[in-house]
Parts: sequence; C-alpha cells; structure tokens
Amino acid sequence: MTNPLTPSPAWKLLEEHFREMKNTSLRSLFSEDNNRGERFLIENLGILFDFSKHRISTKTLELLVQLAEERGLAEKTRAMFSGEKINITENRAVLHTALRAPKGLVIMVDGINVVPEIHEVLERMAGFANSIRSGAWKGFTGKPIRSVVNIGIGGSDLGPVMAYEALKFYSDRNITFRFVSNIDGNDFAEAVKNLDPEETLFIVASKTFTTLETMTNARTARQWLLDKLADDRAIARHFVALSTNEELVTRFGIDAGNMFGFWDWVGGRYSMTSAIGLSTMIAIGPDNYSDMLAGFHEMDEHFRTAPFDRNIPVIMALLGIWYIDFFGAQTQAVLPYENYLKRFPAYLQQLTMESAGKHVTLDGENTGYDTGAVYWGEPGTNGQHSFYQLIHQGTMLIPCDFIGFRRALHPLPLHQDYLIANMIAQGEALAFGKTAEEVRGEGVAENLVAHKVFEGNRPSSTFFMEKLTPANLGKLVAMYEHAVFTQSVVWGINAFDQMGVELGKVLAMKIIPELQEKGKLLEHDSSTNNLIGYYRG
Ligand code: G6Q
Repeated sequence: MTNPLTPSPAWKLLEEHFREMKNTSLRSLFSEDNNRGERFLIENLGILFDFSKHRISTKTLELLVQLAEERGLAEKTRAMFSGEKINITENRAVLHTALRAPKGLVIMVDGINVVPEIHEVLERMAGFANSIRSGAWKGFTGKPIRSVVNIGIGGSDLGPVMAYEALKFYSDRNITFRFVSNIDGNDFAEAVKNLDPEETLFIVASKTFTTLETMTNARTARQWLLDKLADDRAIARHFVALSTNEELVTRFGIDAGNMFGFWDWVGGRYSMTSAIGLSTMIAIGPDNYSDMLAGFHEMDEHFRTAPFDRNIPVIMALLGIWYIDFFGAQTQAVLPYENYLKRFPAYLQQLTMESAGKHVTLDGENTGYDTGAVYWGEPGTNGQHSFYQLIHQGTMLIPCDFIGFRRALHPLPLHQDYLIANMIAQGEALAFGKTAEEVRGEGVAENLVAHKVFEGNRPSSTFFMEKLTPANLGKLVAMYEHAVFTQSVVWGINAFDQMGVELGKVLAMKIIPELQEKGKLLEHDSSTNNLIGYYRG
C-alpha cells in the first residue's frame, strides 16, 4: 500500500524518533526535568492545558510541529477560514467559524459577504427566543409555550442536546426541553409524555428537510398536535423549522416566516452555532448564547493565529497522531469531571469520528496509515467505578483527556474538592503507576504483587478552566473542532463529508417494503433474508 506520508521528512524522522521514545517512561522524563510540568503547559484563553503527562520530549513536539508545517496546515487553515471550497467531494466551503464571527468581519463565499446574513438570522432567533421566554408568543389557543421539543438527528440533535445539558444551570426552568432524534417510536412517545399540545413548540431541525427520521417524527408531531387542536392553522403557532431548504419547509406546512435558515457551507456536525442552536438560545437566553459564540470565536482566533507549538488544538491533534500512528492507539477517552458535560463525549463522537473516519486521502488513495480514533467517555467520577480498570491495567494504550473546572456551579464545596482531587489523582496514577517494589513495600503478599502493579506510563492531557460557562463551553467545542481539522490536514483526508453513512440508509429503504409486503421475494444473502423473515413472522 502506498503511504502518502512516507515521503514526508518529518514522518521519517518521527519513525526514527519513535524507536527512542517508545520505551521511555514518564517517570524518567519527569525525573530528568524538574520543569517538565511547566515546559509542556499552555495557559491561554482561560484554559490551563497540561500536556506534560504525554510520552513526548521537546524533540517529539518539534518533529510533530514540523509534520504539521510540511502538510501545509497554515495554508489549509487560511483556506478554511476564508471560505475556499475545501470540502472538495461536495464542492463546498467550510465556514462554521463564520457563524461566530463578530459583525464587522467580511467573509466572502461566491462573491457574497456572509457575515451580515448570519447576524440577521441571529437577531431573528433572539427575537423569537425572547418571545418564547417572556410568554409573549402564544400557542394557538392563547396559552404561552411551556415545552420545547427539538426534532432532529445527528448534527441537528447532538449539539443542541449536549449544549442544553451542559448549560442547564443557565437555562430557564419554566420551560421543559425535550429532544427527539431516533426513528424508534419510543423516543417520540417519551418526548411528548405529559406535554400539553396547547403549550408545546416543536422545532424541526433539519438542514436538508429530507431526513427519514426527522421527517417521520415531525409528521407524527404534527398529527399529535392536530389530534388535540384540530385546526391546521395551529401549525403556524407550534412549529418552527431550522433548515436550508425553504421549499420543503413550506411544503410541510411551516410558514417561511417561522423558518430560521443557514447555508450549505455549515456541515451538520459543525452546526451547533447556526440556527440549529435555537433550542439552546431559548434555554439560556440570547445574552448567554452570545457569550457562547464569543467563546467559540476566541478559540477560532487562537487556532488561526497562535504558533503551532503554543496552539492548543494543534498540539492536541498532533498528540493524537503520535499515539494513533506510532504507538498504535485506537481510542481516545474524554473524561469530563463535570456532570453537566455528560453528553459531551457523545457529541465529540460524531464530531471526531464522522470527520476523521476516512480510509482514503483527498486524492482517493488508500491512506496506508491509521486515521480517526474511537472517541468515548463518561463523566468522572462515575467512569472510575466502571471502565477505568482497563485504562489503568489493561493491555491497550488509551490516551485520556481530563476536563475540569476550578469553581463549581453548586454550593457544595466538599463535593468539588473530592471531584477535582479525583481528576488530578487519575492523571497522576496513569502516568506514574505503582511498581512491584512499591507494592511489596506495602506488605502485599507475593502472590498478589503482580495484580497490584500499575505499569503507569499511560498518557493524559488535563484541561482545567475556571468555571463551566457558555463561553467556556464554546471554547471547548471549538478546540475539538480545530483539533480534528488539524488531524485531517496531516492525514490528507476530507473532514467534512460523511459518505460512510449512506450505504446503510439506502439498503434500509429497500428493506422497508420487504418488511411491509410479506410476499415480496427476498434476494439478499441468507443471513439478511433470515432476519427479514423473522421480522415478518
Ligand atoms: C453531520 C451529518 C449528519 C446530519 C444528519 C441530519 O455532519 O451530516 O449527522 O447532521 O443526518 O441531517 P439533516 O439536518 O439534513 O436532517
């Protein structure tokens, strides 16, 4: 297999350097350098990014930065931010960064400055959000809205759910928020349980307005509403759409005046700062929402301008490449020590795995090296009582991202001390472990010594911030967005398409009538035929 990275001088040097580093322990790296904790630390944008507990030396970082330079990261970043059509398989610009650009900026796509349009939509969203929050917007029978149900899937769901959960502390508790994504009817049935149609607003979030799951759920929602309100005019008071497809929105029966638009250069998984964020804005209010956008923008600017060796997303990305392509790591754990971030790992799964799960380069060549890792995680400390065993003593190398906040949002200081002590302790335990001598020193019986040894040398990053705020959430999301972009540039893959989700959808459309028409001849493989047969009964 050809490997497009083999001719890269930095890649070759990294291969040689890896031979020196692979057996180097974090214990020795720390004992050789008293300043290591400061050397591999960046404090910027209100984030303390500690990457000293990684199996790197100054030379590793230099070579990784050289790799990013050789792969044209600076030029590719400029191209993305300036609206060039870098999503070449779909011939689209990639401009989620424009969604959080301040008003005065000029960003041209096909000869049009897109920034004024973006702010126009944001202002309409703010007007609408305020009218829902204040009760000024009335349902068809004159009652204010008390429940908001976002119907969307993938990029039109994961960002809104994650942001709602993450920023719940800041949300309006007089309004109930629910999210429906799955085609599984249980999802819809539970989402509307105990809701009153007269006080419910449905947000149909779909870039294309063609997605099977979303359109099926939206039609079911329309029926649920009409079953009680029995008048088509009620739709205008209880449905809004977030979409790029005005024609299909109006055909569904939603007035164009109740549609908040966005553009083809916003990818689904990069869309939480587009109109797709309407539920977030209703929950936390336009001012908090602006703070969140400002946080995103701050990280965008950091990524765009900071030198690579002081650039948080670039370093994160390069560390990922170091582990995936040299150490053979296959997964990356994301472990927020903040319960409100419970959906953050799930959100990152789509962001990172749909973006970097590619086996061919932009030229259509097989990469020949590994690309995207499996992202996973749960909030600490829950994970500690479940899967951390494998991270500490299993046979796989699993780099971890710890995310924590100095100040809690609750008034329970003891809890916060215990929480953060655990986060710090986990990084320490993973890095330094416990040797057989240390175990023996504790008087452990010889037959148990091996079981109680922690090899250590397991890498982690710690992202420490002051407090979970809308702005800090924006910084965190943008940080991962740019890290995955950086990886895609180094790997030479397209981070902005997702062709791998198509095949299953097409096959499902063929199977639907086969489930419904029992006599239909089945011409699949014997396994698939059996499964269809079992369902038919
Ligand atoms: C994300 C993907 C995908 C998309 C959903 C929903 O990058 O494109 O997850 O967001 O398939 O699509 P619609 O918003 O068009 O319904």
